[in-house]
Amino acid sequence: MAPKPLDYENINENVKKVQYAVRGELYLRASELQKEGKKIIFTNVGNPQALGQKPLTFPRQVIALCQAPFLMEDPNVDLLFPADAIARARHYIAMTSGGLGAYSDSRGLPGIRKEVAEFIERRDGYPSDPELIFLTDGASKGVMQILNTVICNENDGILVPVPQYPLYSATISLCGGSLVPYYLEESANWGLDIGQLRQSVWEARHKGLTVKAMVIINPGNPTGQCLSEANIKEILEFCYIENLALLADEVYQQNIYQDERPFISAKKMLMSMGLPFSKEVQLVSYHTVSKGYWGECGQRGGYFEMTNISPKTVEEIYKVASISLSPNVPGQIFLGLMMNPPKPIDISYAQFVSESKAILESLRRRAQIMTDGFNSCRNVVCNFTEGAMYSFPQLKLPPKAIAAAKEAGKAPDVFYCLKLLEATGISTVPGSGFGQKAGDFHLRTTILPPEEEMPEIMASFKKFNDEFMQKYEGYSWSRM
Ligand code: DCS
Repeated sequence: MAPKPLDYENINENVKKVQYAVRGELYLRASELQKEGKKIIFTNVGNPQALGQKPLTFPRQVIALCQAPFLMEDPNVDLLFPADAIARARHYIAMTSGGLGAYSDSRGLPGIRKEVAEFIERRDGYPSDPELIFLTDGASKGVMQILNTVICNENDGILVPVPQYPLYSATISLCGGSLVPYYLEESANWGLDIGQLRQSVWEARHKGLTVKAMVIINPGNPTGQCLSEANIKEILEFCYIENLALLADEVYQQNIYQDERPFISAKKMLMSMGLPFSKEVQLVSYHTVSKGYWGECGQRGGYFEMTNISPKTVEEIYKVASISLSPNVPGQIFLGLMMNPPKPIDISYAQFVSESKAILESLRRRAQIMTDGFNSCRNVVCNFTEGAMYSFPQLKLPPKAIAAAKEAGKAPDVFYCLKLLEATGISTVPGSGFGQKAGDFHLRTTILPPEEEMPEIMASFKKFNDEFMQKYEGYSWSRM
């Protein structure tokens, strides 16, 4: 029989090359163990509501009414829903052409793009044009659209921080481009060093690559650092000098757990730098409803804003977006609500603020509990999670542990994480899934388990870790 087109040997090599550790070997093993009845703590994905975070009330009320508009005809609707939620549902339904069951424009509903632009203007103090904002099914889709537009062939390089969120490495592989790593400095709290960046570009060009774009993730995933104002400015100057488009992944902009470096958007910094930068540097900025205190990952709402991108390119991006017809409309409404939350004069304001504050304050405490917990463990060092949703401790694995991993046919950090999973049910992602310096080992966990369970989880981690380290240091040979 002749081989068939969808037989493994015949499918796209770029598809085979893709790696995505967040749902990789560890996740699969955890799912198996769960089926066998073991209690698993899924800290591998930044998926707050899967770990018990309650959705904010107001957006769910609005979306319920948008999905079931007949409820608004019910004489008792005022008893069930606050007046501002009803008004807001009418506001969004009026924006659609036939409710939530109708496709929207492929860039998203114009009314919501306007709400996004107004949010950006309030946040940054500079104008934003709704025509340059596209709504997407989560930020991931927007990243894919832009990388697909930038990358022409394998000679096109994209600068990506290492460690990085594997959406970038995976999409660059899928589009057939080349990832150009720039290493974040762990000993400087995962800081970004411009000298390092210059070196990476120089090396890539030396290999014949055209470096076209640079990705920043601020606050960082998996590294949790927040970029300083000075650092963002240096990056934009660098992009200007080197003629790079900047992709600013700012999905964690609400998740900030320190006061020294508040979030500053790349767009704001670029505009504040004035000419020639503000008119020259090409920038695409991303945001989502999946993160922050919303955590509405399953709703798939996001946007990207383009700055200094020519109208002809915007047209092409629009054309390609049109192939998928429409981003999902309920996701767009979640985004509209996030961009335009209840105001102090609204009935739902007090509840909305108290719910969101409670989530953020708890995340801040959890970030501290996790960092302290990891730093109390044998051979583990961990930078403080300044922002985002992850802790990324370094594991100083003894040579005997590395040898045992080799014998088991596993990368050392995968070996460690599998043992951790079997012993404690804690499902993490090995550092190799994000990239790390050769010879360094890490794991990533989210800071999302419920706060009241945190001490027990950290105690169970510590017990496992300290026994593991002792065993392979050779001090104690007790079986684990
Ligand atoms: N960008 C970054 C830096 C992310 O961490 C994520 C999701 C996304 C974009 C995509 O988000 P949406 O498509 O949902 O808007 N983070 C994944 C992670 O590391 N764990 O869970 C999801």
